[in-house]
Amino acid sequence: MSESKQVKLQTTGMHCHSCAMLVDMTVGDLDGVKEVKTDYATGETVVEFDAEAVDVEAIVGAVRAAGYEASEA
Ligand SMILES: [Cu+2]
Repeated sequence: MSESKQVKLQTTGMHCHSCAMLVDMTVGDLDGVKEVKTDYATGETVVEFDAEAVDVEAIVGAVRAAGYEASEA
């Protein structure tokens, strides 16, 4: 059984919609991430993930690896 969790991050450093897409693609590549949606206008990244496969730290790390900053909202 996998436990699905949701986290809302505040992502900063995005300049346009392509940035939001890049965040979504990078986070979406993580094992255990089921759904990710970044709203460029609000800077919110909502991630649905399998808590047994990935954690918030890894998700934040992926956002940072893409060149942006994120913290739990
Ligand atoms: Cu951009």
